[in-house]
Amino acid sequence: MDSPVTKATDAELANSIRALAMDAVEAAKSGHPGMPMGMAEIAVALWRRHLRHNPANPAWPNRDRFVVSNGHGSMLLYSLLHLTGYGLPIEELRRFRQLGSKTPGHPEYGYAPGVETTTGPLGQGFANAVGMALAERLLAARFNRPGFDLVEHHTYVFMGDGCMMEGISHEAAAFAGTLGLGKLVAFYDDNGISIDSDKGQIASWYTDDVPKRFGAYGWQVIPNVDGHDVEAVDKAIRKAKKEGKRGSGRPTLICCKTVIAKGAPKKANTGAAHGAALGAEEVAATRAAIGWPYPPFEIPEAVRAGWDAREAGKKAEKKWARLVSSYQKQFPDDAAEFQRRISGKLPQDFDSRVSALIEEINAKGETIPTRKASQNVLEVLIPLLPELVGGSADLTGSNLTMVKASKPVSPDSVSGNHLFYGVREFGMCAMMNGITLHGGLIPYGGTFLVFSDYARNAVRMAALMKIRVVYVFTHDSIGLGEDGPTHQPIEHAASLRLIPNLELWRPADTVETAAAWAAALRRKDGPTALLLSRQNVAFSKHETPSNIEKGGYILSDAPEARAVVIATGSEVPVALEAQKLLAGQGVPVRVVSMPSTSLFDRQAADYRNSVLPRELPKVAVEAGVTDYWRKYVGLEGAVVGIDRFGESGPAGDLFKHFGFTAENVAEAVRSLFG
Ligand SMILES: Cc1ncc(C[n+]2csc(CCOP(=O)(O)OP(=O)(O)O)c2C)c(N)n1
Ligand SMILES: [Mg+2]
Repeated sequence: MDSPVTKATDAELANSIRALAMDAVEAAKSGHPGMPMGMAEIAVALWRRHLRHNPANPAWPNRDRFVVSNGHGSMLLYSLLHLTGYGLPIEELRRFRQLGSKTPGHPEYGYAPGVETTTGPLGQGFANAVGMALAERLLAARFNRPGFDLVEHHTYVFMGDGCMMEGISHEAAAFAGTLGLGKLVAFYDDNGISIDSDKGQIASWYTDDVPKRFGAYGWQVIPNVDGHDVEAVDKAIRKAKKEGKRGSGRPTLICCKTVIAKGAPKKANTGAAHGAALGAEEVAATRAAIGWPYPPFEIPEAVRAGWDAREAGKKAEKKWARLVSSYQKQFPDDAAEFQRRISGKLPQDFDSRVSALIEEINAKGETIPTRKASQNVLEVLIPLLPELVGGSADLTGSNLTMVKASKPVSPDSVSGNHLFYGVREFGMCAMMNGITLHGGLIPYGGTFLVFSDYARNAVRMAALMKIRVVYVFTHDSIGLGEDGPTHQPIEHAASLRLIPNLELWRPADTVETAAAWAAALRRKDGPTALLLSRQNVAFSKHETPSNIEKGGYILSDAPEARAVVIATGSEVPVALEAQKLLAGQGVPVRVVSMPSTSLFDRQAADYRNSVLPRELPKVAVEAGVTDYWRKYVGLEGAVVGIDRFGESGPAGDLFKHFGFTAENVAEAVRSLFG
């Protein structure tokens, strides 16, 4: 006879995930039951036997990180969070995919507690996990002391065939292998199925030798693990952890052979199970086949007890808290700094130091490229903010992301504050997301603005997740010159401005560049792109530098102005010259510098109208596509821009050729008066 103390078997624990996944998808009439049903035993091995976490505190800094890169398997994650005791009640699973629920179709950061990152765009979760594992290593190098492993956790990531096929898996895996991120453990759901496949047809488009591929990246690969054998997976995890204990251990890939929708009599091992409800008949048949007699969303007590991780989690965090308090006694300054870093707060004197810096820069009045101005700002900010971790996708000397206080991270010493990401723009940006999500660090990374396209979806994900990341996008226009149209951004500023919650700055000089950096670092709820020039930009004296914080402001006014010229970045000096020309011709105009349109748009209407009065005609000047500026100048205004690709040539010649001259801007203003 069953007694209440009967322990649930691993098979029952796995089947509880199967049941929740198929029932939630059935209730929503959409979703992906196949992956959770196929990875259920792997989840049992990891979550029951290894994962160190505390459901009561999803923000415990030293928890293991767990990422579902094949995010369509969201019901696997929601089931695990619910069953182990996170604040995700069964009602939320019943409302899977419904408006206002904590259980959206794909895991979204900030919705259900315990979701470490937003996944769904395949491959990116894996790169996020690499960033998290890297953050762990960097923080451990900074804060751990003999006998005090303050930062010491694993990062586990599930990934499918789709993640493997995506190019970003190469970028991130190669980087993780090179740096020897031994506490990173990836599980490959090798089921031979992706959307276009039914039975085994995946071989028509995907025949990679994954173990060899990861072996070549420098990973420890554990091939041919039966993904439905909890003991076999457990053994592989133990081997992975052993490797991670070595100082410069290899990251581990556990290749798990699985059957998609395992347990479903007709739909197991079919593409049909990937992304659609199984249907009432098949769900009933599955229940019978796996021996799960319980109604939908009902979990027997023994199974609940088997999953419950609250006690173990509480103990694990308490143990760590004791470690922290003795660390505090021995290393009070480091302990305080650790707490500050984890809280994401800037140092107390940040504002005063930045104000002093801006004053100093304004007094100096240097005419230099804004990328150089950015480096000068970093020279001051990096010693002040040890949480900054910079880097570049193999353009360090062009992006000017490195300063005197930068210490490069290398395979021999995974410590420091500057990363050579290699030519991996997408990987870099997705890894930066992981670094921020881990906590304790603020990443910034550089590449040419034109290659932001390569990284774009990771930028979008940072904006969607509302996380602080800073992009140093240099060579921001045709002004980069001789490298020609392949390297000259045209549509990039405008198209990046279309990403909600991405703050974009195109500063015009040294002072605006400093203000942009300060705003980017203060901003905790989203990423910022800094668009910086390769070429010199003339300095403009700032009477009230704090105006810059409004995103757009009157840089140079004229009594009884008859028009407004709006400009950004390297075109601001052109606008100021045009103002002089026009003054000589008896046409007074106001010049507005608008380094950040999104910030300007959020100002009160009174302020916006005072800068851009309705009654005055307007001309915008920016070395990029013109359409974006219509929202400021209207159909009756004019835009001096460039609606075609650039040309190879010296910057000065190109500016003249494409009409970014005072004469042409003046002509555009005069044209408004007929
Ligand atoms: C970047 C990206 N491209 C396309 C998709 C759409 N998509 C979702 S799952 C999937 C195939 C997944 O195959 P696999 O990872 O093997 O998942 P399985 O069916 O085995 O669960 C595709 C193409 C996506 N989510 N992200
Ligand atoms: Mg698959």
